[in-house]
Amino acid sequence: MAFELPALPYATDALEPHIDKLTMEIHHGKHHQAYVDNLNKAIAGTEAENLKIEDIIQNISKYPAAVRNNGGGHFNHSLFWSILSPNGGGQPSGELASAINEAFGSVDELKKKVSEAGATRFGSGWAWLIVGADGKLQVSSTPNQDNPLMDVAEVKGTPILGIDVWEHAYYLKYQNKRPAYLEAIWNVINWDAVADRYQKARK
Ligand code: MN3
Repeated sequence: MAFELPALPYATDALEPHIDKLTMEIHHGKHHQAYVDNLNKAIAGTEAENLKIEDIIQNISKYPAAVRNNGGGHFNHSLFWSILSPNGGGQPSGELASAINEAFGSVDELKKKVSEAGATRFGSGWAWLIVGADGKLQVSSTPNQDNPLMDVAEVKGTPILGIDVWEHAYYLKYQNKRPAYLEAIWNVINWDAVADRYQKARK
C-alpha cells in the first residue's frame, strides 16, 4: 500500500498573512508530494510497503538514505500541517500549559527556545518540541528531514510540535529573514493539536 499526500486541513491561503498562499501551494503540493512519491519509489517491492510511517522512522538506521530523507520528509510535513491552523495562536491550556511552565518557566520562554533552535540550525532542518523518555518536554533540532523519533537522532523523543526551517518554508515571503518567519509562525500554531499529541505521547 503506497503512502499518500494528506489533504491540508485548511485552504492554502488560510494561514495568510503569516504563511503565504504560494508558499503553501508549492510546499504542500510539490515538496511534500515529492517526498511521498520518492518514499514510495524507495520502498517499492520491500516489506516496508506494509509498515506504518512511524515504524519505518523508528528503525530508520536499517534503511537506505532515500527512505530516511523522504520518509522523514513525509512524516515531518504531515505533522507540520496538523499543528498549524488559521484559528491558531494564543496560548496553550490545560496539562500542556502546566508541562510547558514546569519545563521552561513560561510559554514565551518555550517560544524563544524553539525559535532559537530553528534560527541556529545551519542549512536545512527542523526545530522541535518533544516529549522525552522521562515524559518531560524538551526543545531540539534536527538536520535535513531527520526527526527526534528516528533511532539515529541525537536527541530522541516524541515530537509534538515541529517547525520547518528549510528555505522553501519561508523564502518567498521572508527571503533570508528566517527569524521573522519564526516569529510569525506562532500566530498560526494550533495549540489544541499540540496538546492532543502531548496526551498521546504520554500514554
Ligand atoms: Mn518543508
